[in-house]
Amino acid sequence: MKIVKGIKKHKDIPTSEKARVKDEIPEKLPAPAGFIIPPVERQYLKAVRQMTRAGNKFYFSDGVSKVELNVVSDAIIRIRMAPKGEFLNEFSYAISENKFHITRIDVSETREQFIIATDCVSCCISKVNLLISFLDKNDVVLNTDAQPIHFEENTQYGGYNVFCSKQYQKDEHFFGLGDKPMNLDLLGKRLQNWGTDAYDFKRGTDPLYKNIPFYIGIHHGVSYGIFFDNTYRTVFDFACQKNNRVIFSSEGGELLYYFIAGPQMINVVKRYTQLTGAHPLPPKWALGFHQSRWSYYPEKKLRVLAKTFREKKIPCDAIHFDIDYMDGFRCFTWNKRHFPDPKKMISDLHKKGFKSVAIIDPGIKVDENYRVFQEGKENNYFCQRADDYSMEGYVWPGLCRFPDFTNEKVREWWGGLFEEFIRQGILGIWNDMNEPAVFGTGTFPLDVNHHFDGFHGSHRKAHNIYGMQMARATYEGMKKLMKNKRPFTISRSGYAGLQRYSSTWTGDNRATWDHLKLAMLMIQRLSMSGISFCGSDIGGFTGKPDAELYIRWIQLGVFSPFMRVHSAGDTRAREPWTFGSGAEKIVRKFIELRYKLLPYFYSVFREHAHYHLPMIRPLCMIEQEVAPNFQRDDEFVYGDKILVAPVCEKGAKHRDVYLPGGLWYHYWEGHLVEGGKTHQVSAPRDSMPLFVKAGSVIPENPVMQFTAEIEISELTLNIFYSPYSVSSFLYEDSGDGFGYENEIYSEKKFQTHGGEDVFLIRQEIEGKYKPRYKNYRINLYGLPYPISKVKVDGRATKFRRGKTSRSILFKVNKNFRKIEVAFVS
Ligand code: MIG
Repeated sequence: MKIVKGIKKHKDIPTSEKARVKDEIPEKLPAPAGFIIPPVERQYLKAVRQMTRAGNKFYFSDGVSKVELNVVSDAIIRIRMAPKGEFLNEFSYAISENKFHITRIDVSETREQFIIATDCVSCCISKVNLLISFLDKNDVVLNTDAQPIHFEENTQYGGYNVFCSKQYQKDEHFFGLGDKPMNLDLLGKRLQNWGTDAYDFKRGTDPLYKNIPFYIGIHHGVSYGIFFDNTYRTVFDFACQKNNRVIFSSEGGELLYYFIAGPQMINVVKRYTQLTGAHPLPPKWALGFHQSRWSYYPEKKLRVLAKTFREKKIPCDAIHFDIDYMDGFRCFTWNKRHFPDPKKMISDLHKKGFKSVAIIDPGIKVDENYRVFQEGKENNYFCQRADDYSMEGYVWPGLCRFPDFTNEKVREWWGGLFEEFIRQGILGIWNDMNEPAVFGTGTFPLDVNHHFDGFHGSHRKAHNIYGMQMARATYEGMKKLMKNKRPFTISRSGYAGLQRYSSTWTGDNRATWDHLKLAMLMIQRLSMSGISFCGSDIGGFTGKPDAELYIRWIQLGVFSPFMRVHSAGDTRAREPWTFGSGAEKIVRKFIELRYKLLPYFYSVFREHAHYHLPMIRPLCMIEQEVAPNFQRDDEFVYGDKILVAPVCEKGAKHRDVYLPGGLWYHYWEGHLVEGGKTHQVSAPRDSMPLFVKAGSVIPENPVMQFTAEIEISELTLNIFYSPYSVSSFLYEDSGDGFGYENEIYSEKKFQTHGGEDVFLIRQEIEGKYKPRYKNYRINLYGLPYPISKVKVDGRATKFRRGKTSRSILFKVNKNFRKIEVAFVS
């Protein structure tokens, strides 16, 4: 034992003093005679003693613990458990405002169980041990407890560790859980949610930045979802530690989960998105190409960058300002030496079509001469330790304090801090380091207090939602300040529901081929987890990509809802022209493709924002009845029309592409390809395998250098013949603002129907927005027979042969209702 000078060893203390010391620091207090302190052990729910009902809620008690079953909708049932019969206050950051429909609730009872049934799911509660099972209408057991819900007291912090143990079903596979860097199917994995700044993460690194405690299970062709709405550190074990169990658990809070019925996986995701909200429609420019680097400065460099894009005719809509724009990394300030007149610079960039996006970190520099710090300090907006002092930690600016974004007042204050930025013309805010990340210690100490919107808690409870609440404060503040413009926000961390406030990227990846694959997997996984508006740092954040890797990453980027090149400052530059003129030409071609397909991407976004559908759909979601699709995670469908097979192998000249059942068109060459099998597809560096579903109507823009550069005079519709009926969707509005909330939008539904004598295209138009263009320019592909005539709303119309004998093109008024393409009989 090390003895500090001046302090007496215990045995040297006189006896009387010894007694005093003992008084002050009692050894273990003995329990009074006859009193037994129960040991901490796992307690399992026991036989149901009582069932009661209150509206849509049902309560099952074993005498001590209680389970609440809440019928949320026909397809969603919520379960929660109170270890000692006392439920916590109802509060969730995840759940959005949605009201749901309940057709009916049937309650019945047998000798063994209670059955609560809706129109699409039955929940059975066994009387003897309170096991909970969910069955579909065909009595297929979708999901069932392997053990009763259990818990153990947390003697250190209070509350309970809570556990739910489900049976692993034969041939079951698992998807979801946010941003985990690994193959899509999570079978055999044990993963946790504890937001972490995972700089230079690798395949398998866990936890990562995001915390999305939602997974999808599928077996026997039927899919369901479980959303464990718990913000503490959660663990999900998919038949890893025990091969016949799926266990999810948490270090605190309530065992509270939503069971979401399918049977289609896409409907599980849709319902989860209804529950937790969708991304609001972003400004259209945010779907354009973004160029970023840590950091572009001084101003001159940015001007040269912008100029080069326009000179080289490479489309670009946004430039990002990483942390070096700030004055000593103080948030909401500019480095006056590098950026003497931000407003002018931003406005000059804007005139050329570039929108400015600035990064913001949560750490506020401890500096008495810095307004943001002063305000935060005076108003007690910063997080406090459990005892006495403010929480402090080191980040880029040095010693910092951190706003408590779980306090509405703090969020309002934070939102207001963007005022000057907005006045200067900043249109997007990028929220970084919000896991929250702290140098050295990783994150906040666990004793830090959070307001939690009145439901106070320590950092154990608030850690996983801190980032989302920062994004929320940013989004809500910007929305207020920007009046009639849509804010654009990015956030690195987040909890379930983040999508209501922000887009995201996959964090600090590396310029390797495996990371390209991970990016491809992670955008699919995020999309299945409710966060569709996502992308990766194209080219890799660290490391050194070569031309080939950069090109392949750009290709994936075109089909990432958020498309941004970003890199660390000490690495090789990653501008589209960095890799020589050959590469530049290919990169231009693909960024141009992004802009051509923009009307399609925008429509897919609307399908997400308004109809809650995921934008990127893995093959297992397209065709869940085809078992090999659970492992086919290296291709996906964007929306429901364009199949994308990114090339992620170095040196590849072709790759295998499985096409789901039905007919497909080769995007580049226009020929018909049969689905339901795997094809070897040529994929030289300047191309990538893309296929369009037969029957699709794909809107296409002319190439523009930025989204609003040109007011188009006609819109191209590429239409692909199919012998069956297919519907397509086109959404248009002014590209910004909230007019769409008042029906100032236009939704067009196209229905194609191919027969032996005629190919029909019908259009239905809804909404009050009137695009300025007058006509569609229609390209019809894949016509099986020669054409005798084309009639538009009953009147014959001129047409021309297209590039191939099987295609024709013609113009029609944009308000047509019916086109008949008659074949020569
Ligand atoms: O500690 O702002 O993931 O995109 O360039 C690094 C500098 C902080 C991490 C982000 C990265 C960004 C960088 N940031």
